[in-house]
Amino acid sequence: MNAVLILPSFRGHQFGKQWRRNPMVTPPLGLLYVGGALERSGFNVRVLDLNVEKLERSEFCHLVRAADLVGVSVFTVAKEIARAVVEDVRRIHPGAKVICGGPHINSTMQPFPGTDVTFMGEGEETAGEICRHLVQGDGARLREFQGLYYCQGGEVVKTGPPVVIQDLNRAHGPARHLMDASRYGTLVGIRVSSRIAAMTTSRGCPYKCSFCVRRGVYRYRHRDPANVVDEIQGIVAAGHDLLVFNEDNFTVVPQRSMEIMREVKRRGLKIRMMMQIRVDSVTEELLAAFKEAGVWSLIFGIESGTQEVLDYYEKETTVEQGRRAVELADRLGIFTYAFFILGAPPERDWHFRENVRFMTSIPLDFVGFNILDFQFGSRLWSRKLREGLVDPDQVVVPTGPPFGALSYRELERYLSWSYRAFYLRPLHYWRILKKCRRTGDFTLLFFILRFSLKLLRRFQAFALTEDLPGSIRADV
Ligand code: B12
Ligand code: SF4
Repeated sequence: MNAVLILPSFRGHQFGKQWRRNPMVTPPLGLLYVGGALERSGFNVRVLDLNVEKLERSEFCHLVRAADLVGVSVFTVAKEIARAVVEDVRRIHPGAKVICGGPHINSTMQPFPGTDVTFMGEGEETAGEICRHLVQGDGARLREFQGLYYCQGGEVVKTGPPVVIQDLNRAHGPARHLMDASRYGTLVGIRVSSRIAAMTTSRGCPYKCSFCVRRGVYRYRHRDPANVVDEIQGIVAAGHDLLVFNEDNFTVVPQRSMEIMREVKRRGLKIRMMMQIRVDSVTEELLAAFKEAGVWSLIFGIESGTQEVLDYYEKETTVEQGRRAVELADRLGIFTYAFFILGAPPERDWHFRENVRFMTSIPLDFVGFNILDFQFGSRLWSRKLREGLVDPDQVVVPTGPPFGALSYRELERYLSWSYRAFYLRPLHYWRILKKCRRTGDFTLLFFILRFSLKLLRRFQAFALTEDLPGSIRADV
């Protein structure tokens, strides 16, 4: 039995000369877990990440025609592209079975059009057997599995709630051999690793940030430190040089995170690591253990430099906690990266000015900005639905009127202004240079210079003093 598992490109379903690379940080971990399950059920598996793999159309057709089963991982932002992939697969090989899963399905819990089976939940335990029954024409067995939508006699059947793995310590790991790690390792467009690996040590998130689709979807669960470090040991032995923890928040239980790091150090494992953590979990003891174990960079979801906006997002953190976390990490020589979201309905131009004032007053090495959208599954989206401002089938609604006073275009200008205000500071580079000397690691300097040049090219259309909303112009 042959299976092809596809992560559609976020830039469109295109091949050959039309195809554009979408540099990705890590291999698609979800599909590697599913790939492992399929292998255990007797499939030959090919994982196709169309973001990084350039194919001619004929090669794609060849792979699909040879497949008994095609699996597609769906993100909400790329759901139309995923739909185009499914339709294309149907055209190329009408006899192939098609199954979809992934973050979009887990947010919406709705059947995905054009598929034989839509899978809700975590795939590593049951996806293999589900696919085997599907391909072997044993459709009646599907009802034995949880978390499915499938068609039977023209009717859509649902088989209960999504699959949530209870004991992550006993779950199978991802089939890393199915992807070539050297295609990945690109962070904000710059290559930081030639052999990157990703893993998860926990699933779910106990917090309730109002913009987020993860809140409360799954109960928070985690693996034991020794079990986690066994996997890290395998990753180090396989020659990976950077490990990214692909989870919402590595430090939900700080004591566990500290034990993981202490065990990495005790076993003498040498690998750079990076992960996303909440600012309110940071203590000096925790970050010292991180640094000693080899943590290279920490990513903080700071979101805003004003308490009003943090409270709007129900982030349950304070601006001061953000400042303290970044200062501590910097002092220990860990590279600091923070994300901010622009476009909360209460935001006006003074908020953006305050954001920039805040982020330039703390030792942040990198910042990234996103413009808010209201996504199906988030509390913000549900609230707007109740207020009659979104339709149930609008699964991603960009912010802007009627939600807030500022238009999307204005927010884009604030975004580009914020980038420039942060990166176009000679002092920033001086600080980075000193930090690189202090840590003996010059990767960041090289990285940040290339990144700034890229940004300049990208945003050169926005003159620094023109084309910006009025009150910001006065401030530049
Ligand atoms: C790492 C990551 C990324 C990486 C992607 C790396 C990669 N190559 O996959 C990067 C940084 C590129 C990224 C980008 C984005 N991301 Co992201 N990302 C994550 C993160 C933190 C981890 C993903 C992961 O590896 N999870 C672990 C695996 C095991 O889980 P999984 O992928 O869900 O897979 C399981 C199941 O879903 C299922 N499954 C998955 N696929 C399939 C397929 C089949 C056939 C079956 C049966 C089952 C199945 O089984 C898997 C094993 O249990 C998640 C949050 C999270 N905790 O998942 C957000 C997340 C997936 N990202 C999200 C978003 C919104 C984005 C962006 C749109 C952000 C933006 N504004 O640009 C972009 C989109 C990409 C782009 N434009 O290029 C959202 C998705 C929401 C949604 N409903 O789609 C999430 C959930 C974060 C959040 N809190 O909102 N992301
Ligand atoms: S933003 Fe992060 S901390 Fe907040 S609910 Fe989402 S995953 Fe959890």
